[in-house]
Amino acid sequence: EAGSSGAGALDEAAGIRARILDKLTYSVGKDPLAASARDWFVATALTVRDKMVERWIAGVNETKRTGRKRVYYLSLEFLIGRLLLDALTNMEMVEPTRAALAGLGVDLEDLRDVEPDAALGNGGLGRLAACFMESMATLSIAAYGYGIRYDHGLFRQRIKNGRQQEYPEDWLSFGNPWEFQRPEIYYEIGFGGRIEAEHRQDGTLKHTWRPAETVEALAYDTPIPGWRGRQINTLRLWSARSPDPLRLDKFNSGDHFGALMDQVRAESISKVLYPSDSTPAGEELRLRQEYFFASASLQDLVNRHLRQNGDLHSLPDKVAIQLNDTHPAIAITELMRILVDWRNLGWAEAWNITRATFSYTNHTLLPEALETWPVPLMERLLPRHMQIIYLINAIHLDQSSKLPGSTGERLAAISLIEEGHGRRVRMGHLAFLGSHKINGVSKLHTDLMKETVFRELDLVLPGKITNKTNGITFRRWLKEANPGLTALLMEVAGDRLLDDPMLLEKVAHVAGDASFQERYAAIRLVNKAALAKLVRRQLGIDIDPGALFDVQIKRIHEYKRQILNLLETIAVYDAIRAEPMRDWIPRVKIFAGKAAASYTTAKLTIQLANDVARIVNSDPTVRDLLKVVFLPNYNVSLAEKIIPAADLSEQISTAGMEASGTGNMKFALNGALTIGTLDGANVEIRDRVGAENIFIFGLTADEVEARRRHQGIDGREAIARSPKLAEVLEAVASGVFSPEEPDRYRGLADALTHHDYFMVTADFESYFETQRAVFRRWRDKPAWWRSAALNTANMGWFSSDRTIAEYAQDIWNVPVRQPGNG
Ligand code: DL6
Repeated sequence: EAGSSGAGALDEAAGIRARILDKLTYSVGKDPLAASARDWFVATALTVRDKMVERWIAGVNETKRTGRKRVYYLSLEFLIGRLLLDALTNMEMVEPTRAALAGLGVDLEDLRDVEPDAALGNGGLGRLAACFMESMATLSIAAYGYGIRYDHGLFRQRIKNGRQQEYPEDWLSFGNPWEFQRPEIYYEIGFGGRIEAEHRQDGTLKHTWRPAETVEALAYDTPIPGWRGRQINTLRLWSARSPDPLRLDKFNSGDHFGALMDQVRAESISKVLYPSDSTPAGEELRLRQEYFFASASLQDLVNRHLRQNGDLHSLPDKVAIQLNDTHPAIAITELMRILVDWRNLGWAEAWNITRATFSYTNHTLLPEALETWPVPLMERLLPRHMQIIYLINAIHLDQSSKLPGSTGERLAAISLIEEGHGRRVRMGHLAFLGSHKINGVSKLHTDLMKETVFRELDLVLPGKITNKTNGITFRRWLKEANPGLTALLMEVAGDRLLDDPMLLEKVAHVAGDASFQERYAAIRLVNKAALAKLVRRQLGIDIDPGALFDVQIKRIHEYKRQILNLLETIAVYDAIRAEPMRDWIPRVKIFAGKAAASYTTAKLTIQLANDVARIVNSDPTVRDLLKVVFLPNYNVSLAEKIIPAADLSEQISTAGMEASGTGNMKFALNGALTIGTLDGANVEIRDRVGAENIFIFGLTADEVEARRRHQGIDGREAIARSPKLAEVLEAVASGVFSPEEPDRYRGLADALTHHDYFMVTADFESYFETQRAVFRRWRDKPAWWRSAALNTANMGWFSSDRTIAEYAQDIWNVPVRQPGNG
């Protein structure tokens, strides 16, 4: 770090120390002697925030002055995690701040732990948005993130008697030192009501929406520094409130609760991340969230554009809007409403501007995750937007019907309205039509998108689909999570490694060196010992850092197949019990992940993992040969501790179902070997690290599809061919792992036997055998560490800086500046 040695460093630390004390006294209002770790954390956060603010303001002014194009990343989720170390790292202040705090008798590591995790996202999509924010700042793109400031992020998970329980998460309960409330920046968001139409002088109709209800969106800004702090961007999150905080007339008439009703109704919009949409009320709330945030963001960016440019014709030259999945897709109709109803542009012109401005990222092909809204709900809640959708659709269908090969079937497939059971608006189709580019998040996913969900749309509107394989920020997922490994890698690849991740390739030259391997392995061992300590503290289970740490951490979902991993665990458990004295490889199976509150099978999977852990860990025959742990409350911070300690990374989804994965990249970068299917970005990871350094098994996406079509999803044949699997399923079904409730898993075993949509039984033998190949490699330590180092060496391409540079060039048309340059 600049100035981190000698007198300069001492001065810097002394300056930071004085500023932290100043913040503690005058902003936190505490005496150093009485200050808690949380007080010191706030004082330190405010100190680094001050440092960011100057450059932040300068950057905003520079963008205004040069009139350069801005990128707006609209996402209902930002899974940012903790920010203290991230901000210090990117501002290159870690060491002087550590020294400053040490001089005050405070350990920086203790402060890291008291910061709550900002969990404003569910999983991959939200974490990707957070990595992208950091990379956009790193590449000096003038970018804004827009989202919702949820009072409560993703639920806190506790495991009680082996079962998941959900509790509200409370990240804001002690305030948030990173953000700035902007009381002067708020917008009115309408819902319901009616449309008035009047004739303009030119004969066209002018529509005016008269909403029945209005909510206000209030802005909160968080500065997001890029690597080396050259550019600081803004994450603007909206909080909902009622224009009338209190109905005083009602209050004074004695109706104290009624007086607050409007406020409660308004605030419910930004109350929780992803409210359950399994009830009509929940479904409506989710749509209200989407429109609330899309409208506030559009009004805000349109205002900014008008202030600077006067009119909206130049919007596509100055603004790129990226839709992170379909959740913000209603913004397309909102822009049309602003252009046509408010700014009086003609329809065709407005549509051209809209399409040239928007682009859309698809993150899943799972039918249940492809958003559609009931037409009656849309008509009631957003009547003008529904009219706009009808008009977009009418023109689209009319134009498409004139194309060669047009059939009624095709028109039904490309229509914005799904006509099946109740009419519904297809948000993916709306996003497709309203964007100039649509991207998938891995090569395989993009290919499948073209063959499945968007097959017909791609035929009538060809050339819009493009691939942008995901990436991860190496600042958080290498430097901050694994400082020991980063230091070693910098010795080999140079200290510009985080400016140019492709420098990692230099590591390949030393991957076979015994001395390098020794240091690489020693770093892993330290990380494993730290994780073992955490496991001991949280679960009271002793695990041996010398064992193979085999890790699957991610959302719990049938397609991700935690069940497959558990079945293999049980098969090995059976084998150890049958031959306890064989030369087994000690292994720790580590699981973590949350299940959606209403997803019964996923919750049962968590229970099975905990039940298996209980039985296996307490079986004296097994000793330390096999341990199973389920770490509760998986979040970004926990991932940062587990990933650098992993030997084996489980990426075992049913091929064709995981759009990309990003956890797979984090593990491989940190040198875990992957056991995985040819799914999502695993395919590209294999291509880069080399087939001999990754363990691929199972059916391919094409084979899964063909098997479902020709053989169906009955698992019996696969089970009949695998006595091992039959035995494992029988044990699960008969209650070996749930003696207190022997039938607990019978339904689960039956489902795998008769309705194995996710191909667990079909892939079991291949997975089991591949795990044995992992064991063989583990026994050959030089080969293992060579493979590990080659994984690290070849992961440079998966930096989110590369991904963002591709978006900038192919989709947004904005220049980038590499962090190390000028
Ligand atoms: O693109 C980020 C991430 C992918 O890596 C995962 O494969 C994919 O499952 C995930 N999708 C979601 C939710 N999908 N929707 N909607 O998180 O996106």
